[in-house]
Amino acid sequence: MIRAFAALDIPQAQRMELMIVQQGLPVPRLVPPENLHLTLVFLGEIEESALEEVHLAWQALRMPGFEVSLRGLRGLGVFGGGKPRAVYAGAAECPGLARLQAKLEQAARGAGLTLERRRFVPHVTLARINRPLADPERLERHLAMRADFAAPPFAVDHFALYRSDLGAGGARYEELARYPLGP
Ligand code: 2AM
Repeated sequence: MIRAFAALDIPQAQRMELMIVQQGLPVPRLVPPENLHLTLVFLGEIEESALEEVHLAWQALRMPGFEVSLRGLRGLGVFGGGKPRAVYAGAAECPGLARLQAKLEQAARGAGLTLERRRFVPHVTLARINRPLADPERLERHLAMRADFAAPPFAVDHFALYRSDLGAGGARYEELARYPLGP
């Protein structure tokens, strides 16, 4: 079985902006810079043969590229409300991204996978919070001060399939395939 997902990698300039935001976040564990990504579809733990089917379906897709801005109305936010689970940087409204995500999900279902039905909220997770914070309001205050965060927009000309291995030291991601987006 392979734990896999599709995501956009983050170009170096935007990655650096996100790393600056990560500095000083009052949370115990940050996502390491090389693991920062924008998830499109989480496939879960699947058989290698099922992954091959999804890969073929994604390879056959023809989709145009687009631009993504990591910001949005709230820019930075927390999933989980009063019980924070993760800190993220959101992406601005982007029809190209929404279309790509919907196509990937549709193609994965067409290849026989059962996926979670979650609304797509495009984001890059900056920190995962796996135990209650001593002072969640401190985090809220910290993020409120950076509410105007915006990284320069970047052109998306491909997406990628990743394998995820969960270890004691955190997740390790390996790129398995890369899919170009056309003009
Ligand atoms: P997240 O960044 O919001 O946590 C690899 O695990 C990626 O798949 C993560 O970026 C994670 O999103 C996303 N993902 C979506 N659903 C998931 C799930 N049920 N379990 C683990 N990761 C999930």
